[in-house]
Amino acid sequence: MTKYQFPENFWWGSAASGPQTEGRVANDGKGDNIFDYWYAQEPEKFFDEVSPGKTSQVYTKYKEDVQLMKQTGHNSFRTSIQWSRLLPDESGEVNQKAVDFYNSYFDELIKNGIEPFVNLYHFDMPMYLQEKGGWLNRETVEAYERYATICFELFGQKIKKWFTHNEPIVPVEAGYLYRWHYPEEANMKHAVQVGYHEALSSALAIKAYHSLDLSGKIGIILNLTPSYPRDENNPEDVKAAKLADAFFNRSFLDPAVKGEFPKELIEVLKGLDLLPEIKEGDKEIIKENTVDILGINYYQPRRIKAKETPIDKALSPMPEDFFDNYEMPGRKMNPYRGWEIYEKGIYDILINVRDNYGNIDCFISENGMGVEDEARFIQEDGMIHDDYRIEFVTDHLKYVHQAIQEGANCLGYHMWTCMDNWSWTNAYKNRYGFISVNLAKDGERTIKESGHWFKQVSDQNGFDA
Ligand code: BGP
Repeated sequence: MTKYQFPENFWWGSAASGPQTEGRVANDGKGDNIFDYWYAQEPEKFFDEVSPGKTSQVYTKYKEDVQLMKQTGHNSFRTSIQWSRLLPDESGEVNQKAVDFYNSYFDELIKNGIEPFVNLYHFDMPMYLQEKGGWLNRETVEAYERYATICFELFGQKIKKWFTHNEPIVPVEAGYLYRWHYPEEANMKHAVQVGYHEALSSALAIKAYHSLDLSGKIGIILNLTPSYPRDENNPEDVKAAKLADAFFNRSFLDPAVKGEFPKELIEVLKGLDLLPEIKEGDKEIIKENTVDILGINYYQPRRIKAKETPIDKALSPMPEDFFDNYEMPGRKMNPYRGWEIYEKGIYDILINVRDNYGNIDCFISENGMGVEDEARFIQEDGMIHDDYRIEFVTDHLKYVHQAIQEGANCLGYHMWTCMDNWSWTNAYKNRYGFISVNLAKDGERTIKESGHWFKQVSDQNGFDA
């Protein structure tokens, strides 16, 4: 048995987002975001046709939920403000019901000893902005800056940890490269412009936050996928893996922490004539307004090999013109979600941040295991016995612990997610929570075995294994 003891005041908790949990009730004044709109057009694109309005209904159940968070050992919890709830239409008028809701939700958390971490953008573009191009349109950057400033002014006294974006690469990939999310484009020029505007908007929000002289910290949350070459001794594989890393990780990590985009990425985009439109003064804004703290979401690595398959001219240009994904034989998979499980990836990321990103304050802001049809693991006691999730989290935490021992500046661990929630087109297909939600019984909550286990870990600030 080894004792895994974590540093004092380590953040134990979980993450969620407004659009995935709040739900909608009549007359709450929320405007539509792209998912509300898309669902209304094409409900069949969502698993079991469950709508983004039918989430875990935190909007009405948050008091009960905060008690469950306490029972599962949370000392901190991340959610996001919904832009389309706070500013429901083009008039720019603030929805007072949204202000009241967020105030009382955050107060409830604080009162119960759970620090709220608040993120501003979690894939949920208000429809009135999407109609004018969303992140493609520079005006959205300005609108976002206003939205961020309003949030800081409204809630900046009580919220001490802010994040500008969650996984900004996802709107790029899902909306503009691979057609997973609305507006379902495959257009690399658009993808680059969208990513650039997100990175710029993040710097502008950081600038606004710091100018208000509030006492908290502001950062960004990035999903990092360490890219491993098929063969470390094959320079072509190594080069391909480095490019994949530049496209999917450093594209946001470098500007966020170092204030500049990776040279390798700029060169490739220049070669393809795909550089984004940049205005005078932007570079300085990005350079001068880097993050105070970095949130790291880790689910799976990338395995990369040099390009072997022909470039698909019908789709090109695409990042995949430069490398192939490699299905490494024998890799461990999450059989339910189809993602590779590679625990050491979390250590490699933390060591990379220690060595190459100034050992900035960071934490694991998401990590977790999605399981399809999880209700089959309910036992006679009515509880889901998710020992696979306990094992998953334990194995990752061991590597987080090792990285901290070796000097990584990791301040906490948040699992995705607190209670099973609605997830984009997958809706309730993959369950991730410490707490289950029974949709057939008005969202009835039951703590899973992993939730009880996590409480012990949090109480002891570690575990024996
Ligand atoms: C992360 C997102 C979350 C959540 C999670 C699980 O990338 O930040 O919002 O969706 O992934 O994803 P899925 O439900 O698709 O398995």
